[in-house]
Amino acid sequence: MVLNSLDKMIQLQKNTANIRNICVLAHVDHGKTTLADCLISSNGIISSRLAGKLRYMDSREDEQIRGITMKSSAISLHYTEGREEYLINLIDSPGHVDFSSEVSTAVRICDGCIIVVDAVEGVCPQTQAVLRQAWLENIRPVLVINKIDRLIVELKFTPQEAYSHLKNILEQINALTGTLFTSKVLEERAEREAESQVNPHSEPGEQVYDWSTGLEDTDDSHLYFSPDQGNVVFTSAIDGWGFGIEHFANIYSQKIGVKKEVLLKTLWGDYYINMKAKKIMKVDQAKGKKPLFVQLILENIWSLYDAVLKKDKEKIDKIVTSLGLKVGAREARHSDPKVQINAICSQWLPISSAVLAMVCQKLPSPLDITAERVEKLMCTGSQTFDSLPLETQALKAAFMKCGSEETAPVIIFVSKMFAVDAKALPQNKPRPLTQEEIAQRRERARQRHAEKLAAAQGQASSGPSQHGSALETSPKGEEPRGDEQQVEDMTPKPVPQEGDSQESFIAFARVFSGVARRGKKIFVLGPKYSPVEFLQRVPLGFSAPLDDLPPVPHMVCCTLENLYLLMGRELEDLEEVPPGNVLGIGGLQDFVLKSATLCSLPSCPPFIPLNFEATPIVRVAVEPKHPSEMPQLVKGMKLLNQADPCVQILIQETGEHVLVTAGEVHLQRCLDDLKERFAKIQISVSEPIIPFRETITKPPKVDMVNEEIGKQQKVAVIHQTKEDQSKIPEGIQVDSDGLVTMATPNKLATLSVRAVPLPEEVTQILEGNSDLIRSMEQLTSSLNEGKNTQMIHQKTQEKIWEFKGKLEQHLTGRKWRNTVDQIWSFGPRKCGPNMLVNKSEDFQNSVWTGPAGKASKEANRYRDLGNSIVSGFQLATLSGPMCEEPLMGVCFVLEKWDLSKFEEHGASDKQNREQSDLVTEGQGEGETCPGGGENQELHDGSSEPFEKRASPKGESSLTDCYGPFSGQLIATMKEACRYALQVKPQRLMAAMYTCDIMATGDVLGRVYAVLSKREGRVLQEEMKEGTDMFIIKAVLPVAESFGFADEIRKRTSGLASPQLVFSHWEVLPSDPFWVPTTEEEYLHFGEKADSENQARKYMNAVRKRKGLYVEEKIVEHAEKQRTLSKNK
Ligand SMILES: Nc1nc2c(ncn2[C@@H]2O[C@H](COP(=O)(O)OP(=O)(O)OP(=O)(O)O)[C@@H](O)[C@H]2O)c(=O)[nH]1
Ligand SMILES: [Mg+2]
Repeated sequence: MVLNSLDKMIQLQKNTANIRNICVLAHVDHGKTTLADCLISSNGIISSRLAGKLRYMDSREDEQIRGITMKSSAISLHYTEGREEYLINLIDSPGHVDFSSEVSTAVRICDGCIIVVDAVEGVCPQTQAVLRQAWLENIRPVLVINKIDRLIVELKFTPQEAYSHLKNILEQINALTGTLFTSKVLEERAEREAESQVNPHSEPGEQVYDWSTGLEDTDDSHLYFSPDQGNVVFTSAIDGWGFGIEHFANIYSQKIGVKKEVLLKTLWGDYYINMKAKKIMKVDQAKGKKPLFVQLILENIWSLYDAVLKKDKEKIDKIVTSLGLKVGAREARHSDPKVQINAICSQWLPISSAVLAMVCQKLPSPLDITAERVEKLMCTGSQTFDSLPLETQALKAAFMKCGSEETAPVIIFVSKMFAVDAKALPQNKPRPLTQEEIAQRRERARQRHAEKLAAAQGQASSGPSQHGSALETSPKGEEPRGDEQQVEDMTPKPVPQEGDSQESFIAFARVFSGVARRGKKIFVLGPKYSPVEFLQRVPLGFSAPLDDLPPVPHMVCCTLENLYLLMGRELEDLEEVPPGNVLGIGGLQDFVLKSATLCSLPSCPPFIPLNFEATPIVRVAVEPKHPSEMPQLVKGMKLLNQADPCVQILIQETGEHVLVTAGEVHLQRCLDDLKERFAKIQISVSEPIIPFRETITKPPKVDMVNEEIGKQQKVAVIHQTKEDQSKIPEGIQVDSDGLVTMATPNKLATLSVRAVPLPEEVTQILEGNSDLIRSMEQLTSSLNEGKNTQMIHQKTQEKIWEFKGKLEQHLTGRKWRNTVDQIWSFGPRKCGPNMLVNKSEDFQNSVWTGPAGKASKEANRYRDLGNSIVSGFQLATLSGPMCEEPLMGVCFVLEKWDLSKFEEHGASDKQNREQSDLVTEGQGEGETCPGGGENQELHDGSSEPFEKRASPKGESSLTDCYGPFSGQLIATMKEACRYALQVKPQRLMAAMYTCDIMATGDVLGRVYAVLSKREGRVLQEEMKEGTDMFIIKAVLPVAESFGFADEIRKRTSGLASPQLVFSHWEVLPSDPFWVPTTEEEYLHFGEKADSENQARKYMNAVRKRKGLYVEEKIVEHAEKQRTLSKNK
């Protein structure tokens, strides 16, 4: 096929019904890029010989070297079927877990996807993940089972075995779809039920419980993959062939005279054909008969492979002639059988037409976007479609219509920003010259030549005239140049940047409605933009030019500077892009950070944020090799942040610049980019910073040698180790139950705090609902400020009750009675997995009731002071006493809060004002921190016990040397919480990866060895049916994971490669402060107990990194030194 001209593409872009926006999704290495190569070669962009070898979409050097895709990139293809012409915007995505955020950016702007599954490996963890992502985005999938050749060549299956194997894979993937579907139906049913419950108008008689799950009456048959549905294609991308059963149904309906419709239904499945009777029957009616799929399809392919691999020339010729194909002489003579197979099969069963035909028939066009998807895209967070303003709701029609008329609002979604070298932009590239320009240049060259000659002659005769002629030759006063320079001069626009290569950012986007035109003014809506707010601020019918709009938060106006057609490694300039197309937009880098919604109407809501599956977890600190290059590094990091959808860039309070990435491979890519593209300086990178959490547990029942504690009371205690008790300074009371009572330095208030471990389920609930907690917090603070703009919506309210209900369900028993009602705050950052419970009698306030009602003066004062207590709690949970890492799963109970002395003293008004100022400051600090519960070190220098600093006899005045009273409360609360933790058994929590490894039986032992060396724990081991592959599921501490993938690959000679995904936090069982206390323990561990204490090792490593005091014996074997001395 010929290379399509740009004009053709522009014409195709206008026919929305024939556009298909699709992405290729799969587990790593299942052949997405190879498949994309085959499709691209059908358009003549690359040669068919190179298809599968070039991996055209992997344009980065490291992608080629590592052989994995690291970013999603798009290309537009042309496909003709019959009289219809289609435009296919194909997006290749990465399969490696580290880059799963790139998959999210791709699925958002597509309508359908091709799920590729390796015929040998079958359904893998990332297959599940991508299927789920496609499902969540409401895009329709089709299936490609790739690498069928491996079944023939590697596994040496017979056609019958291959058929059963393929059936198995289909079953697996359909089972997955089934689960996704069921959970969705159940969810919808639950929603309906909730709605009918809140509907007050329903009569009592109507409230009969409907026991049906809704599953029975929902048709799901179209969801499943089945070759007879036409949504499955079998391929071998490397050999360039692929087929759907329709292809064979066409052939055989003519050959054997059975109707095509019948064949379509029976070619896949347990049917066989009675050739004589020309009848198709069920297999079980006659034993030993082969299914049609085996007999008519697979056997033919198998025999072709067989002939070529055995180099049976005669047979090959026979097959080739019977198929009516022509094989070039060069291929036919080629010694590599793969080349021959490719030459024959790619003609016989061309993969591109099989796949593209399926895509065009089975996947929806942009016009078919469903109402459900539109509503989902428009409703951020806990909003519902009905709660949006009417103007906004009206936009749904525009989405559905996808119209290109002038009046249609322009809606564009930018799913990521990617960097390209500015030189690669079409406007900076030399374009082919037109005829006139060529003529012009010829003329000039001729002139120059003549002048040169004249000059040479002149030079020969007289020296000074040379100067004059040079001036004449360059009419603009330029120096005369050589030919090459002249060529550069002729290129339309020089590269505008000063550096030799500068990055330019292009938005990866899709037009959902209206026509995007170059030069059009458009609003850029940030994720937090609210159309409601706009409609309130700007009067209806506002008709001034867009630039004169009053400022509205999270919205800016900009111009669409450049529009591009994305062609893999190339970009083509466009003047306009009709709706339903994928495009690149230049000139947005100052307006869009990573993703954004662009719309010509301000009533448009921002699209829901992309849902990222992987959490960034690997963090390193970076610094320039030469300190003077710091500004470049900072600039480079900013660019990197914009260019990558999932990397996080932090500047910690310690001044460190930190990169947080999804995994080791991602980290490496980010560092390479930083060094070579964005900062262009040498950088030093720290060891990975491993995050930990601190928590407390219930006192253990057995000691370290598994003896029940309490039984050995009579045994002599060798170490008297209530050391941590002795750490607590005087003046702080600790009762046997762990209740810490502490007074503020001026002794006017006393706080009693206790720390209690939360049940694991509760911690999980808190973690899972952090978004909801954050919105509760925002609501409360906006109410506090007197704003009543955000009406609490019914749905949100329901979610809050549900969340509360769940907490109540897990916090049962005497100990937790009424606790849920008394929750005062969550922390750190007001949304973390720890809680503050207020059991003091004087003052009642909880997260559920919002701010204390109509405030009397007294309540107001309590509230302000209460805020100090909460701030203290936030600080305490942000960094724990063990190694200043955030806390997790701890409940602080404020048992008593004695302010009687303070009351007696009588607070002056001035003081009050001072306090409230400070409190709001404290609050602000908590809110500005980025969410997500990630730790950020905070050294405020106040971890020194306050008591030490305070001179005990200074009660005279409130404006005393201890500073404002609220500040004292914050510090005292923080210290009290820390001591309350220290009197309980403290534990570290380590971040854990889940890890899926696929390995053959012979290397299994080595995989286990590596896993156990790194403290991994195998959860499951399964054998993949029909193969000698094992699938191992294990968990591994993040702390031990660096170099893990490499080590496994090396030890197994590349046969096994693991995929690591962050899964959860796990409590390390060992006590970092443990020392032997009983005789048994002493016997077992020795006096120093210096055998491995993993928790202590981690704790000390973190403390060292943070520059905290580490309790270490520097002189380990002091005795030896003494024995060496001779003068004893
Ligand atoms: N035997 C065989 N190998 C194939 C086939 N298709 C692809 N491969 C090989 O599988 C490997 C991975 O192919 P890619 O196309 O890079 O896989 P991918 O899915 O793009 O991988 P990521 O982008 O890293 O997720 C390459 O070595 C290909 O040569 C096939 O049909 N048969
Ligand atoms: Mg790839």
